[in-house]
Amino acid sequence: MEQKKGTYIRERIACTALERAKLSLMNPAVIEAKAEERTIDETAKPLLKLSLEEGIETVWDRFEQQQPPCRFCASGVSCNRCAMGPCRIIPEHNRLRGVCGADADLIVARNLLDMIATGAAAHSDHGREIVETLHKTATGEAAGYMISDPGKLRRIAGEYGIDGAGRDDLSVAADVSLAMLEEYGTIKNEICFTRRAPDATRQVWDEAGIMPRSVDREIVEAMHRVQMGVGADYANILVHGLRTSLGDGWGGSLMATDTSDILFGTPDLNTSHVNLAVLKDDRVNIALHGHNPVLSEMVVRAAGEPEMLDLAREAGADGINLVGLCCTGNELLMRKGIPQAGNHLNQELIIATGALEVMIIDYQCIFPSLPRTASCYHTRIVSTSPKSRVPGSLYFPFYPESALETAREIVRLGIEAFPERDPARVLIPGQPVEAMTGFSVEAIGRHFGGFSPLVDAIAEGSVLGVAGVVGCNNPKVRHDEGHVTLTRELIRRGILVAETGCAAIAAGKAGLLRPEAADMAAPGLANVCRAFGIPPVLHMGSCVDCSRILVLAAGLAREIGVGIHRLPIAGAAPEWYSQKAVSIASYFVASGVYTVLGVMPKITGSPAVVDLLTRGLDGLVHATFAVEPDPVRAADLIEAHIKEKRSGLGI
Ligand code: XCC
Ligand code: SF4
Repeated sequence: MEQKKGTYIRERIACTALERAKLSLMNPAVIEAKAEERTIDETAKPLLKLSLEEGIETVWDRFEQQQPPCRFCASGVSCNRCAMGPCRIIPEHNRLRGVCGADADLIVARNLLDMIATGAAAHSDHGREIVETLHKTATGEAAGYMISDPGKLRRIAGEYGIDGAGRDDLSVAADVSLAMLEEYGTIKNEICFTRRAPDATRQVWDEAGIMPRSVDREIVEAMHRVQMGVGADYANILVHGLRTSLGDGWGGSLMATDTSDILFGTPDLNTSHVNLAVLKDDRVNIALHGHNPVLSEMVVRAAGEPEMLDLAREAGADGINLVGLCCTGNELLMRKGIPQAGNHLNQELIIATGALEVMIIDYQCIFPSLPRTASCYHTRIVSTSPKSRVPGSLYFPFYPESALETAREIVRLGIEAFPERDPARVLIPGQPVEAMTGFSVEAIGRHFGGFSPLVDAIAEGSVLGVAGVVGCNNPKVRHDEGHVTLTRELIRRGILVAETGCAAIAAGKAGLLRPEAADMAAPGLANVCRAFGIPPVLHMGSCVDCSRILVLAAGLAREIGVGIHRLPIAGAAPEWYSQKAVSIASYFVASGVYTVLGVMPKITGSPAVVDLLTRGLDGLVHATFAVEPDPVRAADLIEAHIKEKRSGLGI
């Protein structure tokens, strides 16, 4: 169906908040208590109270409405895959198999493989769009984009065996982008970037039969295996999940990261600000939400143009203030120092500030209900991806060929909305917190002078080990508390923390991305941080940039001369919700990194699956999952694991 540019998808939504407020009429003490129990983000609390008072529905309200959850779904033993079902396993009633004969183990494993494949597909499809943009840039179809990191382009050309000597950047980029696009369906039976992993790790994959053959192939095969009547052995299904996830981590996500670096610049250390207070009451505020930097980079350019600033002044504003949300925000924060307004559970509250003119969304992690929230304010929600049209939003389809032009139109929309802002309803609570970001692997290498100083610090024990704390927010966990408590505990124990995604944003809001946060770290780690002028928590980027953590691990492993599984490192996702996070956790484990989840996956209906994931995988990939909702106990697990790995290395 053709959707005209600049028009509403379906129709504009009417605000129903007041009716809801009348329905609820909550007493102030209850509102106060709810805000406290829902978040530890001090800038979020006043807005949460406001939304409760005014009946502006949020994710927490919907979460409450959904309680209690179906216990079959929650434990993974419901199946809705085919038309003979739906089926549930209810041992008490002697219902031990679905109509087709699938038992609890199979149903749980199939559901989990489905999640992994979905997450891997999301990351990889995002990656493909960026690689396509690189190709269009190379062939001159995407005016406005350019090669920002030619050095990285040529290093990657080298990995593909592309001879760049005597050729200009664009012609090399044409070959590199085609080689990357080919990875999605390659018949070479191996993804090129898996060669970045140390030999010992690649050997583990070969022996386990999980070397990813191409990005798409593993995802398609996963979908094939969950079709009724294909995969019937839960273990065989889960092992394919590992293979699928490796195609994400070392394939689709890594290509997303590296191609974004080539196009927009490899992040380097910079300082910016984080939390909802980065909105400015005298500016046109535009938030960029989602995951793909291809559009947002152009919005940054458009918003800086003198004509736009003139227009903003004519509309009575002092300028244009761009802020980020979630991972599009992380991409901009890492590369451009654009302030980061918040993470997943902040996305509705930023609208409740009453000071947001436009929220531009691309895709992933965007609540479909955002236009309902915006309907009670002057805020425009702008959908930009043909694959993520959100009813009630304005549609400005975005294509690399006409990127800058579209970006300008959206910025103008924000300027036009500014006079409609109601100053009486503006609430921008608190002050922004400073945050140092930009820790790409390249920047870390440059800043430390190679990997050896970090390896030395680990060897002599001033740094006990490294933990990757990543992933989302989830209303099942008090907003940010899982991330912040775990991160504080880890640095207190001398463990250097690398973060991405919403975890990194939580750390930023809590002040853990400031060099002064070294004061909260164990003395040895604190000294290393002070010597290098860095915080004990390194912001390494967006969700797809979890691939940077893999590359960092590979670099440390090569430096020591071991497989990744022998390093004193661990992963954690304290507040995960997304299928993408399941794929990330799976490729961490498949790469040899012990990973602790703070939210229980839907697997408890199969003790066999639980046992395989938390113990059995050790025999296959030398790493396992653990689940520990208490962040202090999660830190205990990680510390014990790191110490064990240290003694394995004799340090
Ligand atoms: Fe989404 Fe990437 Fe999760 Fe945050 S962390 S809720 S996936 S924005 Ni990746
Ligand atoms: Fe039921 Fe089997 Fe169909 Fe699932 S695949 S819905 S368990 S019959």
